[in-house]
Amino acid sequence: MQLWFMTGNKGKLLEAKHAFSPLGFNVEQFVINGTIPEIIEPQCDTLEEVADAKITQGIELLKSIGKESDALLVEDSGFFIDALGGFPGVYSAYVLEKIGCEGVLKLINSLESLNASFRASACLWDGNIIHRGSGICPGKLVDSIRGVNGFGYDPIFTPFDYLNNSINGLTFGEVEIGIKENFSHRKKALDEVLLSLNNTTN
Ligand code: ITT
Repeated sequence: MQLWFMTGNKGKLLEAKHAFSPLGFNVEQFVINGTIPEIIEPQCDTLEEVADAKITQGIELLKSIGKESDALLVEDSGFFIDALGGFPGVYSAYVLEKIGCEGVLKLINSLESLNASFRASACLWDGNIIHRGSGICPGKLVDSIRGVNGFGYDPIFTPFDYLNNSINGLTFGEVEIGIKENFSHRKKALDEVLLSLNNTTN
């Protein structure tokens, strides 16, 4: 099945390909005339609202090129620091662009708890209806930038799961994509989307 992913983030695209390709999906970046379409990301309080705004605009764009029966994926995600009331959360892309991981490490210098989480909300248009999924990856900030893998906040975050399994304090930047997938908020959100898709098609 052909699946367009409307994202400007190559890291997200790679992870969606890694998760979906073994299941027979051909995941490609959604472009129109070779360009990633411009969309308006509204300033909302939740990732779900932003993901909904992305899929609504994406479906309209598919319609505008006569491809509304194609499948389209969008996802909104963020990094939530517990001791900062969830900040940067829905502002994660902006904060990363402005101060980077180095700036975030300065911000957390005097915090008592370094607990944080990644969260993702995904929507998949199957040509007919929208399937939704969400995922959380709990973990902790580390005190320095470590590793070159992944993207975004990956080099300053080490995950654990609900059974307290960890990757020995390694950051997402220090592990391969297949290991990140075992903990990833994105993989959980995509799994939920797939479950919903399978429930409607079976
Ligand atoms: P889109 O085109 O899909 O919107 P984006 O990078 O702007 O791509 P978001 O608006 O969803 O994505 O912002 C998410 C921010 O959180 C962004 O700065 C990411 O780098 C970061 N982020 C999300 N998931 C991440 C992950 O798995 N690892 C590291 N950083 C992540």
